[in-house]
Amino acid sequence: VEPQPKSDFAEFRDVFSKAKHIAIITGAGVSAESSLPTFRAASGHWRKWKTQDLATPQAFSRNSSRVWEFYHYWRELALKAKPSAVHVAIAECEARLRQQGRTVVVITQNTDELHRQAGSKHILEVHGSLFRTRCLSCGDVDVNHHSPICAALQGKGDPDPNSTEADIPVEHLPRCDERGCDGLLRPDVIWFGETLDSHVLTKVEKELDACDLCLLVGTASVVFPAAMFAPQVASRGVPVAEFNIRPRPSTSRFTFYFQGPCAETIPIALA
Ligand code: BJW
Repeated sequence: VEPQPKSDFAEFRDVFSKAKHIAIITGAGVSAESSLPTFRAASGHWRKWKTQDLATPQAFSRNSSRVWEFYHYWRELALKAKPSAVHVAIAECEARLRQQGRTVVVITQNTDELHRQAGSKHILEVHGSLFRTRCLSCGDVDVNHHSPICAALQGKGDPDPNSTEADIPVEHLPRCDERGCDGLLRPDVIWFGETLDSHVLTKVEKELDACDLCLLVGTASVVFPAAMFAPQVASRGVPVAEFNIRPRPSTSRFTFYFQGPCAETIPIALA
């Protein structure tokens, strides 16, 4: 009989108090606490499409206007969002442990920059950021928090399935402002079928190898390779603690499982 994950905060806090290098892997459930929709819930649909229909290079080359409308919608939501109690507890934990010579790294699949806003310093954004653009012509990557990102997207991106498509001509979509370039910009996020940034992945591997405690918070763990990060740590015999509103098949492989909204469980665990 497989041992069941434990749900005892006192036991977790005993392990936590001894850990020197803590890796915290986060997903959309953390940002759900900031009222951002998750990807795989019904609320994660935009018009009649799922993320898998829009977050691909093929979708962007077929219909850049539609994909930009989708990302414009996300950027505007994320710009208005405030870090939740979970983001704050994680950032405070990092600052507190740093005083004691201990480290915390946030390995996030989220692209909304809310960990950064909450004050986390050591962050690896494995799926990129909604607030960076990449030029398809010259490859230039830029930070961009403009609202709207271009005039033509003003007021567009309504998620209602009955709303009309903006059909913005490509020359009015976000363009590169590097001298003489004017190439089409795309969001600097990782789409399905694209490889993760190898520099970021190398850093993730180092952190996963070095950590002596891993927290897995608010992710469905269905998107690869991120879905393998926590199981990889567990297979080294290092404790993994999962925080999610519902258990998933791999939950049974972990040392701890705390069921419920992570805004309730994480502040207790990291207090
Ligand atoms: C709460 C809560 C609360 C709610 N409190 N909890 C190997 C096997 C099978 C497939 C593949 C494979 N290797 C590659 C693939 C293909 C693909 C893939 O994994 N597909 C799967 C769907 C099967 N992977 C890729 O394409 C990746 N690239 C790659 O592997 O390259 C190599 C390669 C190329 C070609 C062929 C083969 C290999 C790239 C994946 C990039 C994903 N990008 C996205 C979009 C980013 C841009 C954007 O932000 O728009 O990233 S997809 C989307 O999913 C987004 C998220 O970061 C990611 C993960 O979602 P997450 O965070 O788990 O969210 P949800 O909504 O799914 O779950 C929320 C969870 O929170 C739930 O569990 C809730 O219960 C919980 N929750 N409220 C606590 N309050």
